[in-house]
Amino acid sequence: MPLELYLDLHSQPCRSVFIFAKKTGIPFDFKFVDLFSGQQYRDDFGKISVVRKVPVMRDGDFILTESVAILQYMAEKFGTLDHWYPADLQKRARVNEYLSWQHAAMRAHGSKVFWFRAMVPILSGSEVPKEKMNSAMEDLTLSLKVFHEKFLEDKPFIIGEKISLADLVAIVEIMQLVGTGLDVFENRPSLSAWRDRVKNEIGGALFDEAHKAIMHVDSLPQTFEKNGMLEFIKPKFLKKFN
Ligand SMILES: N[C@@H](CCC(=O)N[C@@H](CS)C(=O)NCC(=O)O)C(=O)O
Repeated sequence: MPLELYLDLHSQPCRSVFIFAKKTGIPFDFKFVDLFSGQQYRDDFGKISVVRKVPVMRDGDFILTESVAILQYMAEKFGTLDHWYPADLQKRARVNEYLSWQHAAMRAHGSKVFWFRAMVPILSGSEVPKEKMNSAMEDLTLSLKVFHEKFLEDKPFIIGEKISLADLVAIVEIMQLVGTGLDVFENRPSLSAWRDRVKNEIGGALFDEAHKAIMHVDSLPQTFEKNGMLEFIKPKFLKKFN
Protein backbone atom coordinates (compact mmCIF):
# COMPACT_ATOMS: atom_id res chain seq x y z
CA MET A 1 0.00 0.00 0.00
CA PRO A 2 1.41 3.43 -0.86
CA LEU A 3 2.00 5.99 1.83
CA GLU A 4 -0.73 8.48 2.54
CA LEU A 5 0.44 12.07 2.79
CA TYR A 6 -2.00 14.59 4.30
CA LEU A 7 -1.05 17.92 2.80
CA ASP A 8 -2.04 21.43 1.88
CA LEU A 9 0.58 22.99 -0.38
CA HIS A 10 0.01 26.45 1.11
CA SER A 11 2.07 25.02 3.97
CA GLN A 12 5.86 25.14 3.83
CA PRO A 13 6.50 21.80 5.62
CA CYS A 14 3.91 20.13 3.37
CA ARG A 15 5.79 21.35 0.31
CA SER A 16 9.11 19.90 1.48
CA VAL A 17 7.46 16.50 2.04
CA PHE A 18 5.60 16.71 -1.29
CA ILE A 19 8.67 17.73 -3.29
CA PHE A 20 10.85 15.06 -1.68
CA ALA A 21 8.34 12.24 -2.29
CA LYS A 22 7.74 13.31 -5.90
CA LYS A 23 11.38 13.96 -6.72
CA THR A 24 12.58 10.63 -5.33
CA GLY A 25 9.71 8.64 -6.83
CA ILE A 26 8.18 7.53 -3.52
CA PRO A 27 4.63 6.38 -4.28
CA PHE A 28 1.96 8.14 -2.21
CA ASP A 29 -1.68 9.07 -2.10
CA PHE A 30 -2.17 12.82 -1.81
CA LYS A 31 -4.81 13.46 0.86
CA PHE A 32 -5.77 17.10 0.62
CA VAL A 33 -6.45 18.78 3.97
CA ASP A 34 -7.88 22.19 3.15
CA LEU A 35 -6.49 24.36 5.95
CA PHE A 36 -8.44 27.40 4.83
CA SER A 37 -11.72 25.58 5.13
CA GLY A 38 -10.75 24.38 8.60
CA GLN A 39 -10.58 20.69 7.64
CA GLN A 40 -7.85 20.19 10.23
CA TYR A 41 -10.44 20.88 12.94
CA ARG A 42 -12.91 18.29 11.72
CA ASP A 43 -13.49 15.01 13.55
CA ASP A 44 -12.13 12.79 10.79
CA PHE A 45 -8.78 14.61 10.73
CA GLY A 46 -8.68 14.55 14.55
CA LYS A 47 -8.56 10.75 14.28
CA ILE A 48 -5.42 11.06 12.12
CA SER A 49 -3.72 13.67 14.29
CA VAL A 50 -4.73 15.33 17.53
CA VAL A 51 -2.11 17.99 16.73
CA ARG A 52 -4.42 19.11 13.87
CA LYS A 53 -1.58 20.25 11.67
CA VAL A 54 -0.20 19.10 8.34
CA PRO A 55 1.82 17.36 7.06
CA VAL A 56 0.90 13.93 8.38
CA MET A 57 2.10 10.64 6.92
CA ARG A 58 0.35 7.30 7.24
CA ASP A 59 2.23 4.10 6.40
CA GLY A 60 -0.23 1.28 7.07
CA ASP A 61 -1.10 1.56 10.77
CA PHE A 62 1.82 3.86 11.42
CA ILE A 63 0.98 7.55 11.60
CA LEU A 64 3.71 10.18 11.76
CA THR A 65 3.51 13.95 12.23
CA GLU A 66 6.30 16.56 11.91
CA SER A 67 7.76 17.22 8.48
CA VAL A 68 11.37 16.64 9.52
CA ALA A 69 10.54 13.23 11.01
CA ILE A 70 8.51 12.38 7.89
CA LEU A 71 11.36 13.37 5.54
CA GLN A 72 13.85 11.31 7.55
CA TYR A 73 11.46 8.33 7.64
CA MET A 74 10.93 8.44 3.88
CA ALA A 75 14.66 8.78 3.18
CA GLU A 76 15.44 5.75 5.37
CA LYS A 77 12.52 3.57 4.35
CA PHE A 78 12.92 4.10 0.61
CA GLY A 79 16.73 4.27 0.57
CA THR A 80 16.74 7.52 -1.41
CA LEU A 81 20.00 8.69 -2.97
CA ASP A 82 22.62 9.26 -0.30
CA HIS A 83 23.01 13.00 -0.84
CA TRP A 84 19.50 13.72 0.44
CA TYR A 85 20.32 12.42 3.92
CA PRO A 86 23.92 11.21 3.85
CA ALA A 87 25.09 8.12 5.70
CA ASP A 88 28.39 9.87 6.45
CA LEU A 89 28.28 10.87 10.12
CA GLN A 90 29.44 14.44 9.73
CA LYS A 91 27.49 15.21 6.57
CA ARG A 92 24.32 13.88 8.20
CA ALA A 93 25.10 15.95 11.27
CA ARG A 94 25.28 19.06 9.04
CA VAL A 95 21.82 18.28 7.66
CA ASN A 96 20.51 17.69 11.18
CA GLU A 97 22.14 20.89 12.35
CA TYR A 98 20.16 22.91 9.82
CA LEU A 99 16.94 20.98 10.48
CA SER A 100 17.33 21.68 14.21
CA TRP A 101 18.14 25.37 13.76
CA GLN A 102 15.45 26.29 11.28
CA HIS A 103 12.38 25.64 13.49
CA ALA A 104 13.03 28.56 15.81
CA ALA A 105 14.82 30.77 13.28
CA MET A 106 14.10 30.72 9.55
CA ARG A 107 10.70 29.06 9.96
CA ALA A 108 9.60 31.08 12.95
CA HIS A 109 10.74 34.40 11.50
CA GLY A 110 9.66 33.72 7.93
CA SER A 111 6.22 32.53 9.06
CA LYS A 112 5.74 35.60 11.19
CA VAL A 113 6.44 37.94 8.30
CA PHE A 114 4.17 35.83 6.06
CA TRP A 115 1.35 36.09 8.60
CA PHE A 116 1.87 39.79 9.14
CA ARG A 117 1.92 40.57 5.41
CA ALA A 118 -0.68 38.14 4.10
CA MET A 119 -2.88 36.57 6.74
CA VAL A 120 -3.43 39.13 9.49
CA PRO A 121 -4.77 41.82 7.10
CA ILE A 122 -7.23 39.31 5.61
CA LEU A 123 -8.37 37.93 8.94
CA SER A 124 -8.44 41.09 11.04
CA GLY A 125 -9.25 43.60 8.31
CA SER A 126 -6.34 45.84 9.29
CA GLU A 127 -2.63 46.11 8.62
CA VAL A 128 -0.09 45.09 11.22
CA PRO A 129 1.33 48.15 13.04
CA LYS A 130 4.58 49.38 11.53
CA GLU A 131 6.67 48.76 14.65
CA LYS A 132 5.58 45.13 14.85
CA MET A 133 6.26 44.64 11.16
CA ASN A 134 9.71 46.24 11.41
CA SER A 135 10.65 44.06 14.34
CA ALA A 136 9.52 40.92 12.46
CA MET A 137 11.50 42.04 9.41
CA GLU A 138 14.61 42.53 11.53
CA ASP A 139 14.36 38.97 12.86
CA LEU A 140 13.90 37.65 9.34
CA THR A 141 16.89 39.62 8.05
CA LEU A 142 19.02 38.17 10.83
CA SER A 143 17.91 34.61 10.02
CA LEU A 144 18.71 35.15 6.34
CA LYS A 145 22.14 36.45 7.33
CA VAL A 146 22.83 33.43 9.54
CA PHE A 147 21.56 31.16 6.78
CA HIS A 148 24.04 32.68 4.38
CA GLU A 149 27.05 33.13 6.64
CA LYS A 150 26.81 29.99 8.73
CA PHE A 151 24.93 27.38 6.72
CA LEU A 152 25.46 28.17 3.05
CA GLU A 153 28.77 30.04 3.10
CA ASP A 154 30.31 29.86 -0.37
CA LYS A 155 29.11 26.31 -1.05
CA PRO A 156 26.63 25.39 -3.77
CA PHE A 157 24.37 23.66 -1.20
CA ILE A 158 24.21 23.46 2.59
CA ILE A 159 26.27 20.27 2.90
CA GLY A 160 28.57 21.09 -0.01
CA GLU A 161 28.33 19.95 -3.60
CA LYS A 162 24.96 18.20 -3.40
CA ILE A 163 21.42 19.08 -2.48
CA SER A 164 20.06 17.59 0.76
CA LEU A 165 16.94 17.64 2.90
CA ALA A 166 18.32 20.79 4.52
CA ASP A 167 18.12 22.78 1.24
CA LEU A 168 14.61 21.52 0.66
CA VAL A 169 13.40 22.57 4.09
CA ALA A 170 15.11 25.95 3.65
CA ILE A 171 13.76 26.79 0.21
CA VAL A 172 10.10 26.17 1.04
CA GLU A 173 10.28 28.57 3.99
CA ILE A 174 12.00 31.29 1.99
CA MET A 175 9.61 30.94 -0.94
CA GLN A 176 6.64 31.49 1.39
CA LEU A 177 7.66 35.15 1.57
CA VAL A 178 7.89 35.57 -2.18
CA GLY A 179 4.19 34.73 -2.37
CA THR A 180 3.44 37.84 -0.31
CA GLY A 181 5.30 40.04 -2.80
CA LEU A 182 8.44 40.29 -0.69
CA ASP A 183 11.39 39.51 -2.93
CA VAL A 184 13.91 38.30 -0.37
CA PHE A 185 16.28 37.35 -3.18
CA GLU A 186 16.65 40.92 -4.37
CA ASN A 187 20.14 42.26 -3.53
CA ARG A 188 21.13 38.85 -2.21
CA PRO A 189 23.01 37.35 -5.16
CA SER A 190 24.34 34.30 -3.27
CA LEU A 191 20.90 33.44 -1.96
CA SER A 192 19.42 33.92 -5.37
CA ALA A 193 22.06 31.73 -7.06
CA TRP A 194 21.41 29.05 -4.42
CA ARG A 195 17.64 29.27 -5.12
CA ASP A 196 18.33 28.72 -8.82
CA ARG A 197 20.52 25.69 -8.08
CA VAL A 198 17.91 24.18 -5.77
CA LYS A 199 15.17 24.79 -8.32
CA ASN A 200 17.31 23.25 -11.01
CA GLU A 201 17.97 20.13 -8.90
CA ILE A 202 14.32 19.72 -7.99
CA GLY A 203 13.22 20.48 -11.55
CA GLY A 204 11.40 23.64 -12.56
CA ALA A 205 8.05 21.95 -13.20
CA LEU A 206 7.91 20.25 -9.79
CA PHE A 207 9.21 23.37 -8.02
CA ASP A 208 6.50 25.49 -9.64
CA GLU A 209 3.78 22.89 -9.06
CA ALA A 210 4.63 22.81 -5.34
CA HIS A 211 4.70 26.60 -5.01
CA LYS A 212 1.75 27.46 -7.23
CA ALA A 213 -0.76 27.85 -4.38
CA ILE A 214 1.47 30.13 -2.34
CA MET A 215 2.12 32.42 -5.31
CA HIS A 216 -1.58 33.30 -5.25
CA VAL A 217 -2.08 34.38 -1.65
CA ASP A 218 -3.94 37.41 -2.97
CA SER A 219 -6.82 35.05 -3.78
CA LEU A 220 -7.08 33.81 -0.18
CA PRO A 221 -9.85 36.23 0.84
CA GLN A 222 -12.07 34.74 -1.88
CA THR A 223 -11.11 31.24 -0.70
CA PHE A 224 -12.21 32.06 2.84
CA GLU A 225 -15.45 33.63 1.62
CA LYS A 226 -16.18 30.74 -0.70
CA ASN A 227 -15.77 28.33 2.16
CA GLY A 228 -17.82 30.48 4.50
CA MET A 229 -15.25 29.64 7.15
CA LEU A 230 -13.78 33.03 7.93
CA GLU A 231 -15.60 33.56 11.25
CA PHE A 232 -14.78 30.02 12.42
CA ILE A 233 -11.11 30.17 11.53
CA LYS A 234 -10.41 33.80 12.45
CA PRO A 235 -9.95 33.42 16.23
CA LYS A 236 -8.01 30.18 15.86
CA PHE A 237 -5.60 31.63 13.32
CA LEU A 238 -5.28 35.09 14.80
CA LYS A 239 -4.02 33.83 18.14
CA LYS A 240 -0.96 32.35 16.39
CA PHE A 241 0.71 35.73 15.99
CA ASN A 242 -0.92 38.47 17.99
N1 LIG B 1 6.52 21.49 13.07
C1 LIG B 1 5.47 21.08 12.17
C2 LIG B 1 4.67 22.30 11.79
C3 LIG B 1 3.36 21.93 11.12
C4 LIG B 1 2.49 23.16 10.93
O1 LIG B 1 2.66 24.19 11.61
N2 LIG B 1 1.55 23.08 9.99
C5 LIG B 1 0.66 24.18 9.75
C6 LIG B 1 0.73 24.60 8.29
S1 LIG B 1 2.32 25.23 7.91
C7 LIG B 1 -0.78 23.75 10.00
O2 LIG B 1 -1.16 22.65 9.69
N3 LIG B 1 -1.58 24.64 10.59
C8 LIG B 1 -2.95 24.42 10.80
C9 LIG B 1 -3.49 25.16 11.96
O3 LIG B 1 -2.68 25.65 12.78
O4 LIG B 1 -4.70 25.26 12.08
C10 LIG B 1 6.06 20.39 10.95
O5 LIG B 1 7.21 20.71 10.60
O6 LIG B 1 5.41 19.52 10.37
